[in-house]
Amino acid sequence: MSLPISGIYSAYMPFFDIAQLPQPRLESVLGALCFVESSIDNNTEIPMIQIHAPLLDGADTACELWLSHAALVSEKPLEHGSYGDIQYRFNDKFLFGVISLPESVPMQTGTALASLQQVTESAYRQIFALMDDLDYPYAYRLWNYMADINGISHGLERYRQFNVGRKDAYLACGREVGGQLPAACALGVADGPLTIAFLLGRKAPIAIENPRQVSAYEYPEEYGPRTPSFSRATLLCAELNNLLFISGTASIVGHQSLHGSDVVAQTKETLTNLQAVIAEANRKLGEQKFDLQHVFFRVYIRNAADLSLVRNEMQRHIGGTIKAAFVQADICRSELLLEIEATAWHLSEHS
Ligand code: 3EB
Repeated sequence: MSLPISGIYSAYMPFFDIAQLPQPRLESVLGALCFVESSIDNNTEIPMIQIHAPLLDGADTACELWLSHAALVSEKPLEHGSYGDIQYRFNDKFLFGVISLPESVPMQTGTALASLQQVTESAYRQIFALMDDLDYPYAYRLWNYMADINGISHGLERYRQFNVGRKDAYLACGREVGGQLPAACALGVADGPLTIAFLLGRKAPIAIENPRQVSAYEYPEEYGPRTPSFSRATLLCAELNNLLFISGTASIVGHQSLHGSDVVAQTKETLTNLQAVIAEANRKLGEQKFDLQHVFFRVYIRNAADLSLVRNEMQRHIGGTIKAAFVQADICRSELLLEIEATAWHLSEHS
């Protein structure tokens, strides 16, 4: 299954299907996010992150690929490179990059520890320097994964340390922090380095907020000393079609988490939020282009045992055949039991 759009599109498949792709298609893959139980050798040139998170629907692996349509149909191959700790692949319109930074730095005399905050600031400074140097001024989407997201060290929850490092990098690099931010997600996994994948481009996206929620970059201080730097969604308009990158979305209304330990109620609230984001994107476009049916979802569930409750509620609410991957991961507020991120697409009648 794949989502064609002019410029860039995504496809979803098990890890071992990637290397089996026909050569022209393989060579048009900009990058990949792979959910795998344990690390697998990447013997391709595709920049990828491997997230060690259990898949809940019986699959061994689940990968999201981002492909360049131009590289598939034209003569011009993708190029790749590295920049500091970043690996990337690109054409003249899009760049997909990955960076993984462990929270320990090997030194000549042993190993020094860096806080998650420092590591995050370093990763984001590298991403921003790459954006400036290679002239991809816009970030459409970032995916963030870290160990022990709800753990506390240095007197601060680790997700909040991440928010400090991220926003400090934005400020240090002179970037805007109040609106026009990329879509994002931030999830906790059992172990491993801070791992980030990102998609950049040269055409400005439209940042979308959710009218039911306080913008994350305006959350009050009770959620940490620095606000989270992301938009609820980014909308990329191409000539023939549109792509909506929907950030991780949870059972939050205003700025408050709702429905305590009730996973079904949290799922309903999350779906209502997803619908509100989609409606807001349609409102900005002035047309009903996106709906909940033309969406690929990734559903992060804190407690594996909640899978069927969450899936059934999604099925009831959305209907039809739901395109989704279900992954066990920790959510950035300890009371939240699930988070859903999504990519919505719309093809025009002419494409
Ligand atoms: C929320 O709405 C839930 O810190 O990048 C969702 C998406 C969440 C992205 C991030 C956090 C992030 O606040 C958490």
